[in-house]
Amino acid sequence: MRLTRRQVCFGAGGAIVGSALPASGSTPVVVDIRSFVFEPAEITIRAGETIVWINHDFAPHTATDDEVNWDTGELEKDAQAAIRFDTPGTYPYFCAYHPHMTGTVIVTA
Ligand SMILES: [Cu+2]
Repeated sequence: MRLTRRQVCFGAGGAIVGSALPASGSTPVVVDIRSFVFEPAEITIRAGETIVWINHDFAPHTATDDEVNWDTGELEKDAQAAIRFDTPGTYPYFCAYHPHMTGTVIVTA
């Protein structure tokens, strides 16, 4: 059998650092997306905490990990997405539609 769609296997077997499940019991940390800027651009949380991205712009945005290990998907105006981070590390990310929009998630143990 010939593998023709290797990209489908991207990330298989790798570390899953984020999951799109809301945390239970803890208050999520919010990153606002406003005027094509992530606010705050750099955010530090502890492992197991959840970040919620909220888009306040009319333009759609995403928060997409540089390594594409996690992704909010498209956020329309006033839409939000939560991602929980279980693995300590530094995770630069960007907006898939506007790659000049960048931010960093720092997860401490
Ligand atoms: Cu954007």
